[in-house]
Amino acid sequence: MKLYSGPLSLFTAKVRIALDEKGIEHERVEVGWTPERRYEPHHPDVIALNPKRQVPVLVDGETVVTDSTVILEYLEDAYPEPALRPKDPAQRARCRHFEAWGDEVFFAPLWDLIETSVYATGAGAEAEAKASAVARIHALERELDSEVSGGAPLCGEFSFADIGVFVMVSAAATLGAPPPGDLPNLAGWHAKTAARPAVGREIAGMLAFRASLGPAA
Ligand SMILES: N[C@@H](CCC(=O)N[C@@H](CS)C(=O)NCC(=O)O)C(=O)O
Repeated sequence: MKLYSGPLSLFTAKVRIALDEKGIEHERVEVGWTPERRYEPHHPDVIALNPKRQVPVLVDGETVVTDSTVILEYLEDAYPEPALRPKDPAQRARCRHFEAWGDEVFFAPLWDLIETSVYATGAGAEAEAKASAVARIHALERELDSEVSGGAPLCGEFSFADIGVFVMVSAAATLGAPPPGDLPNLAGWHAKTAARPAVGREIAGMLAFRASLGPAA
């Protein structure tokens, strides 16, 4: 199995953690990324394999799977143990809901934070845009706090919903927007998720890559 991976790609991070949780051996191909040129030039294999030219891309024998959400579902179907998706239909629906919530709802203001910090240009309205992004992130974290009562996993057992949402919440924290201090459920959930060895290895890998870029990154 081969994973085309972006070093700071949050969507790839979800897949890296899932592969590690499942103990699936694979070759990782890091595509190039710099703050200046982002993913340009795109890796030739990624161009060939994904019409969207995006990572992650998973190649498992003859099977090519693109998009982190589809890859996570594929891994559950093809490599079901240990499971990262609940069996109960209602919990499974909730798991899929929150995994999508991370990608589509939380990621929207997070992307604005990334644009105004990682890719900052110093333009006039940037500070206001950044403050707005942080406020929207905090509002979503308040919603999330009520979904992880007592720090419990999002859908009964630890699942790819926890992985996906954790990756996004952690990225915001790394970029200077940690969750508000008065959200004990979220703090407990975050600490428990971060304590998983596979999650810890992913955090360490991302931090090491950021450090390799120098103090400006
Ligand atoms: N919905 C996709 C989003 C993937 C995505 O946005 N990948 C980014 C890196 S995080 C990418 O490869 N961007 C390359 C580009 O836009 O040129 C997923 O979940 O995999």
